[in-house]
Amino acid sequence: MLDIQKIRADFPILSQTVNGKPLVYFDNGATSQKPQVVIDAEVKYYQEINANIHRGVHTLSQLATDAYEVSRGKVKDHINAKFAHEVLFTSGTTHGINLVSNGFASILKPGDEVVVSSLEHHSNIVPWQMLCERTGAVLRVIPIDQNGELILSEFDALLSEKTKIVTVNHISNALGVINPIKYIIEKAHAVGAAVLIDGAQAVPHLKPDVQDLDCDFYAFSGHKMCGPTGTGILYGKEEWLNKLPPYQGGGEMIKEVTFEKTTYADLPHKFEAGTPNIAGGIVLGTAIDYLNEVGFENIQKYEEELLEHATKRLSEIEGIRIYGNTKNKASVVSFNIDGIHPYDVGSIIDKLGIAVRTGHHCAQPIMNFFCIPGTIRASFSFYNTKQEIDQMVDAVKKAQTMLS
Ligand code: 7TS
Repeated sequence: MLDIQKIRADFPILSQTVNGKPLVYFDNGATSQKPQVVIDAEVKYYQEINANIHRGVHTLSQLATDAYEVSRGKVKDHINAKFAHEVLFTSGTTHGINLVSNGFASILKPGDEVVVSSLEHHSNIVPWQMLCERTGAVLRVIPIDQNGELILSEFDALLSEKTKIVTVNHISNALGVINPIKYIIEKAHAVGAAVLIDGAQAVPHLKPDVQDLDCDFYAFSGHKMCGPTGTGILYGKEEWLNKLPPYQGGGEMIKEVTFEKTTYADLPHKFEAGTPNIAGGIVLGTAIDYLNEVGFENIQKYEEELLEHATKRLSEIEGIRIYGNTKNKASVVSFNIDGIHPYDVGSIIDKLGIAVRTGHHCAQPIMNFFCIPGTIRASFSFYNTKQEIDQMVDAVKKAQTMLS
């Protein structure tokens, strides 16, 4: 059992008032809040060990390098990667996906196929469209049904020896639907395709096991899992990372440079050109430690309760429609109220201190599928409470009365 009040005390921002009301923060899908240990670790880095890494013999540089590599090791253990060099630091999910899609430009031929799903965030659509334009490959899309679930028979039918990579999210940020990625990975591998999993919305809710999943790539952001913005991880299987060309050229990613020829450094440095977000990378490790202390089993159990409570309470509202009605769902509720624009509801409840996201959530194809401009999205974290959900439901009812 989680002691929610104790957990809430770890997050200084949660005790703020917004528009004169206590903050109810339900925009965790956009970014999570940060516990004091994470904030302290960022300050401590700059106060005590700030130096550039992987260069220089001096003590601070060594301390910073060690802390950065310790953090890489924490991530490796957290996601159960086989080797630490399969864990690349990135600036976020978007960076990780672009690193892979750019690498595939040297692999794809005209007529090859890339499979994405209808549930993707734009950052897992646009890079693949750009890749297809560059290479003459064809983008194929797994459709969804009215519940927001991928239609797996259609996915099966899309696969062929032309499929070179399949890329889907683990959990949809817009609807909260958890995708059957193990099935997808197995089927894609059966036709020889690689698989990238966009784990951005999954990592705040669960602990992925990349070896058990057997995915080829797994990308995520630090800022959605209590870590700093501008941090992220791309996991790639060693054989794939060796096969892909570097994404960026520059310092730290080379073995030897002459004007005739440059040779590249070994993994992971081949993909880590330039001075990275050193503090961020180190503090991401602190965030992961914090989450593991809370415990993902506890988080999942509690967030399930929050989801159930929110779904039940919101369903009391007349004219409400919830999108994404599946058994396997994370604590994200996307909804609309008949005849009312989501933005209007979001603006009114903001005045009551409640932060939700409204709009297309960077997933326009989902909104097009449901023929709506967007939704109101309440995305819950383990530091939220049922009482806050009740406050939101009251606020939404108030907005409905005002806008009808
Ligand atoms: N993929 C998914 C599933 C996401 O949820 C996000 C961010 C991204 C990719 C991109 O991550 P970034 O850190 O590189 O920007 N999702 C959201 C959201 O739902 N609201 O704001 C950001």
